[in-house]
Amino acid sequence: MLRPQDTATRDRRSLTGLWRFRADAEGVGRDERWFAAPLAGARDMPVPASYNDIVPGRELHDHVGDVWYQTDVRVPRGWADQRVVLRFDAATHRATVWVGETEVMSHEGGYTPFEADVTAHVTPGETVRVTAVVDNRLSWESIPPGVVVETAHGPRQKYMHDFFNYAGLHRPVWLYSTPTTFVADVTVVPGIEGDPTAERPTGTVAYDVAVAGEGAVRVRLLDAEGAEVTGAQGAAGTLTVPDAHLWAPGDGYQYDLVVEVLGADGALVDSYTQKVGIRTVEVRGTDFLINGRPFYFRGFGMHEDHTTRGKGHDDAEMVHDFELLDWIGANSFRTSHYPYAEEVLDYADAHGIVVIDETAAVGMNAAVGAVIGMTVDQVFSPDTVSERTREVHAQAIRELFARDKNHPSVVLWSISNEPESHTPESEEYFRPLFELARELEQHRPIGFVNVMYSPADVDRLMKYSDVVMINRYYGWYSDSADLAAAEANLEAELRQWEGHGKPIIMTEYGADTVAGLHDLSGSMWSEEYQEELLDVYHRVFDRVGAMAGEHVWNFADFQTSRGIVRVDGNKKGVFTRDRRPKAAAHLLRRRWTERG
Ligand code: GCB
Repeated sequence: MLRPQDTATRDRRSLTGLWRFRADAEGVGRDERWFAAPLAGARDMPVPASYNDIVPGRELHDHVGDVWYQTDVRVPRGWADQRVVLRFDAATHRATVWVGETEVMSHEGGYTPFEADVTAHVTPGETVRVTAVVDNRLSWESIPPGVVVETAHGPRQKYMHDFFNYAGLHRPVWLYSTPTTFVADVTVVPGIEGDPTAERPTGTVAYDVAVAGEGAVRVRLLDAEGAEVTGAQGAAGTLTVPDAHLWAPGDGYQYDLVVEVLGADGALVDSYTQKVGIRTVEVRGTDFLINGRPFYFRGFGMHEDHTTRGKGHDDAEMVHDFELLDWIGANSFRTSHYPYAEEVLDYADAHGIVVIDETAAVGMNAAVGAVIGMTVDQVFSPDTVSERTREVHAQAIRELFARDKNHPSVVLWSISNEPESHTPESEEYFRPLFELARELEQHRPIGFVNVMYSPADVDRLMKYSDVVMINRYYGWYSDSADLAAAEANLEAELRQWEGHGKPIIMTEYGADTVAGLHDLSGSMWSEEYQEELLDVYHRVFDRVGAMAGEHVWNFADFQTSRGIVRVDGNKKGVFTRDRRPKAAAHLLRRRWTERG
């Protein structure tokens, strides 16, 4: 799905700001048609933001069920004869939207965009009411899964993943115009002819444009200075780019593919600009190659998580986080554990940061659930994570790939984090999803992230994966406080995974660390222990030839559900939640900036 854009033929109106908001604890708003009038008893709520931490008290923080958002927007006068589209960049976890009293769309899944053509329901120059009901409930048929337990004291949301179930309108909302004949989709697949390690090789850009309506397609490829490099007629083809300036880690060079639809008279009907980074990605043996060169991932699993706004996107926080990644010498991160805002991927593209892009399929694991605070006998069964869940998961994969397919920063997909992967049921569940991912993706590797409970001798899913991605907590959840044992066991396990003959990326390793807690005997939770533990892992990584990357868990401390294993959230951050460095930040900076 194309991102809204201002071009010669398109305009956007942002609906960010304060919306009217009301929690619907009784779940009566749909029957009472709250969309049909200005929301009674509403309070102000910022969009984008999670609603949970905006208001003091438990009521909104722990709300389970529907909340209502409403705003009024004046449709620009100049949009007469245009197609008008209403788009939500995300609504967590599902939403139904009305324009005036007309229901225009519903969407399942909290981290991908959805939109509707609302031309028939608006009048340019006039104001229209937009209402969205957003439901935060997780069930056996949502991604991620969860269970709402009805208690004498109200509903309680349980889940098996380790981050707080922030909800609401987390990303911008747009009203935008396009001509009635318009560019509906653009797909670009970059390539390199000959030796990809050459200084300025010949690049290729295979493109495919979907047009709604009748019109001829013309494409022009411009370099970063705006000079035309090449072009072509026709909705699909391959452009050749002599002396290409490649997109590469640390060099976010991009071309602009200007896509134009022309009328019978040759006049411009629609125009859309797609950024293109020319680079190749390949797994060869135990190497992960970008542009033919081995790439070693240095960085973090992250979270979209900040005080007050929760998972709400914010440009200041985003740029600051990227500046910290740069300061520490990280070259990559994983969008653990859900698709991040598109602004984040655009930024990564533009700055040459490499991304492992993950779906929201996290917490499909009873053993992990037991630690977090939800018990279930069997995760994969007809009554729990089932074929119906798989349909939702498949749709999440389709939507993620469709949204992010053109980002050069995305070099590897993760279709799930730490699912149970040692049982026949889990294999049966996942095999079709790997098949689907391969059908949808032609040029990037695909994988999933393996959990400590499924080592190489029992895991049944890694054979479907191009890269071995594993999260390990030797020295924390196992071999607690015993770093000598941790070192030996970690190395022994990595040697087993080496047997797969694939690149190994340690996608999580780390220790909960209370900022400011120091201890010269290196007790757990101290800054010293976090440093020592990271050193142990790094020594081992440097001995294992198949290692292709190290992502520390986590970039920053983050909020989780409440329980006996977390004190105000997960403290494995290398930065605190307000982004102050722990001692480990300096250790990583030394390692990652010297390694170059
Ligand atoms: C994991 C999970 C991550 C948790 C982390 C932890 O394996 O993938 O979501 O937050 O461990 O700190 O326990």
